[in-house]
Amino acid sequence: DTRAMSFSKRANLPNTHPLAAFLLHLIVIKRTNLCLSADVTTTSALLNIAEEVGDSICMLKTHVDIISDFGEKTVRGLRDIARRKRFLVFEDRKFGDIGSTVQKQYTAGPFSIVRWAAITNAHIFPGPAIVTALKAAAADAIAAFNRSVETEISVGTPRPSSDEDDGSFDGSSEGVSNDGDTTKLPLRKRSIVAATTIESSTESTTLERGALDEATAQAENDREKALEALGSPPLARGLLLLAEMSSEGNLLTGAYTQKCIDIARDHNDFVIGFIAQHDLNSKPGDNFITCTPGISLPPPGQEGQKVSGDGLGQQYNTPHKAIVQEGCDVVIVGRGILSAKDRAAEAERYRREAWKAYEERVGA
Ligand code: 6AU
Repeated sequence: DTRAMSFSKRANLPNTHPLAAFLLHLIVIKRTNLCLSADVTTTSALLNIAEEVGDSICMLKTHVDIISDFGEKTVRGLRDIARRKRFLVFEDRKFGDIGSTVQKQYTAGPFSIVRWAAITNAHIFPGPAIVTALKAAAADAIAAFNRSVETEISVGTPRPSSDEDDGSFDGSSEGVSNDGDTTKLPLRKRSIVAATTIESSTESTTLERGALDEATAQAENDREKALEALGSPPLARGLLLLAEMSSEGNLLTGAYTQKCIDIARDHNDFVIGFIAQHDLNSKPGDNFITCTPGISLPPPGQEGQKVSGDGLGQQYNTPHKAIVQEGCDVVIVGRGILSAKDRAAEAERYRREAWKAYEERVGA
């Protein structure tokens, strides 16, 4: 039963996706199961909020199609803050089309999501091919980078020494202006991109599991050391399936939700979890991460008050209800934090509440 299990234990279960394992370790070390929903409309607003609350979150969720000046600066800026403050980037794209179309939406166009977002999400109403198509596109993109590393090794291009000059796979902006085909990048640029990425990915994959566990266990005493031991995120991409929604009258219920679970089980080498309102792990071997939006806290000093909705269909629950009663793992908070006067302090308040609820659930 994953509900009663610590995140560290879940990170080490057999068959845990490397990105999910990384996220679970990160959550434990930073003591945060909070995801910020950075629903802002300019690059500077996005980078400002990431900087302000980065220490309090494990994930930052974007809606890049609402950013009016999205481009190289957005991707590079976000990558740099994510590396420094240690969180994963999740593009809330909600794919929902035939396989061929979603592949292009994932890898090409102005956003080239696959290059900079470790995690994205999809609806399953088009059928399971949406998952296999996105999985294949992610694998292709990663393979293209691996190939360019081999090219670099044989050509002997020196690696850049300054971080300023690099353009890693997860953060590169090159894809923003081309059609997402990495083979079209100039050789040197391509090699640099790949080398940086591969270097950062091997850091964590070559790490001995025992050392990492020890580091995680000691996180309370020495968080910096533990984060260092964790290393960079693996060169992997993960998908969250929308199994349930928070909005009033939504249709993601019953047989639809069950179908979503079936598809996730069939593709647990790519699907790392769900967007859902309660924990959907029910079979032995299920270890999906439940990420839950529609989360809000009453303002400080008005603890008894209930925050119910936004007048546009959104429905809210508290972190405690979502995590303790419903068994959710990561809470996604947007306006609750974004509209606060002191956003860093408010993010901390949500982090504390969500973490306390997790500890209560697992009996820590
Ligand atoms: O905290 P809020 O209400 O300001 O923002 C909630 C965020 C928004 C929604 O697009 C998203 O969460 N969301 C999702 C996601 C994450 O897929 C699903 C859902 O059912 N409800 C929901 O609000 O960015």
